[in-house]
Amino acid sequence: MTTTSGTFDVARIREDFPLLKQTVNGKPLVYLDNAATSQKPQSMIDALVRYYTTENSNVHRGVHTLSQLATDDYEAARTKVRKFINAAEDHELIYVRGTTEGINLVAQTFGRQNIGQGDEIIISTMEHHSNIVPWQILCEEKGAQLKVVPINDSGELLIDEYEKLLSPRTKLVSIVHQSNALGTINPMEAIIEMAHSRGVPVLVDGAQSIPHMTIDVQKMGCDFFVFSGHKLFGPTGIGILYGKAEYLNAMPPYQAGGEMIRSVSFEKTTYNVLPHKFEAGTPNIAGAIGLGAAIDYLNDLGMERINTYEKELLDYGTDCLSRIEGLKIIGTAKEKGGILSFVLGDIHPHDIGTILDTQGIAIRTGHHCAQPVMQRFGIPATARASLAFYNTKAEIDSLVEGIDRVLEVFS
Ligand code: 7TS
Repeated sequence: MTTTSGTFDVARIREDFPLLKQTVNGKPLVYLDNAATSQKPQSMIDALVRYYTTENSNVHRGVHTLSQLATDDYEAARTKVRKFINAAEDHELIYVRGTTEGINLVAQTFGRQNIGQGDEIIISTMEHHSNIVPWQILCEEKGAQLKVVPINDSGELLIDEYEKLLSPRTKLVSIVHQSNALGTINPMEAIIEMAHSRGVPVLVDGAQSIPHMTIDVQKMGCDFFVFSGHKLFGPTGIGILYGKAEYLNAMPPYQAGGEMIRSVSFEKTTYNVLPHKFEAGTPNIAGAIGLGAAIDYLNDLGMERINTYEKELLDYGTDCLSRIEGLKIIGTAKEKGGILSFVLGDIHPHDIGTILDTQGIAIRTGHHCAQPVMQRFGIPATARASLAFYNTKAEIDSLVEGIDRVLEVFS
C-alpha cells in the first residue's frame, strides 16, 4: 500500500478518502469501479457538510446574508470549473445534473433549433448510450440521420472513415473523449479541426477523460464539453455543460421556470442572460460547491502528476492481466486511459464480478451502457476494472489473485 511514485505518495493520498479504509466481505476494499463513479476526498465531504451546516439557503434570490454567502460560493465554484477546463468565461459553464443531462440539453435546444429533415449527426461506435439515444430521439423527430464512425479491432476510431462521413448535411459531431468501455482516448483536436474546417460544431463527452488528464477546452477547440461531477471526485447530481457563448446565446432555453427569465407576463416572457437562461429552478447548490471542493483537491495534487501515475498503473495492470491464460483485454488502443475491460474464456463476466466481490474487489460487469461496442467485438459483456489515482499496484495484484480464484472455481 505504500506505493510511491516520485513525489506522488499514494499511501498518503489514500488517507484523504475515508471510504477506501473499509473492509468489504471481510477483505480490505479494492475499489476498481471508478469509471462508474469515483470516491470522495474528505475535503469534498467537509464542503458539503459546511454548506448545509452554516450556509444553506437559496441562491440568486435573497438579499439576506446566508443567501448571499451561498450565491458567492455557488458562483465561486463556477469560476473554479472555468479555470479547471480553461474556458474563456464563467457564463459559458452551465450547471446540469451530469453528462447525460448536458447532452440532452444540447440535443433538445441546439439540436431542435438547427437539425432538420435530411440533416446528419456524427457519433461513433464507442459512445455511451447517453451520447446515442438523445440524438436518435432527435433524428426520429426531425427526420435526420445518425452517422456512426467505425472502430478497428484495437478500439480506435477510423479517422479516414470519419472524414468520409463529414458531408454538407452534417450539422453536429458528438464524440466521446475517452471510452468508458475500452479506455480509448480519441484524438479530439484532429476530430474537431476536421469538423470545423467544414463549419460543423463538435460536442465532446468528457465524462471519462476529465478525471484523468488536463482539459483545456480552448486548446481542444470544442464547441461543447460535458462531464459529471461524481466521476470527478465530487457529488452526484451535479455536472457541467460547457458551451461557447456564441452557441449558448443563440440556443433556446431547455427547461422553463424560475431564475431563467428576465421578465414574465401572460403576454410575453423574456429570458435571462447566460448562464441563468439554462438554470431553471433551484439548482443543486451543495453539489456545485462540492464540485468546486473536488477541483481544489485535484489542483493540489496536479492533473499532470495524476496522469503520469495512472499511466504507470495502467501499464502495470495491462502487463499483469496479459499474463493470465485465457484472459483477453478488450480495448488495446495506443492512446488509452485507465480502463481494463476483459473477457475470461467463456466465464460470464457477472460470475467474475460476483466472485471478485467476495474478495472485496469492486469492478463493473456488463455492457457498460455501450451495447454497440459489445456488438462490435461480438461479446455480450466484459468485466471492467477502472482505475483512479488512489489505486495501487498492490490492488492490481489483488485483482490478479481474485481472477486466479475465479479460474479455480471454474476449473
Ligand atoms: N458518457 C460516458 C463516456 C460515460 O462513461 C458515462 C457514464 C456517461 C456519459 C453518463 O454519465 P452520467 O453521470 O450522466 O450517468 N458511465 C458509466 C460507466 O461506465 N459505468 O457507470 C456509468
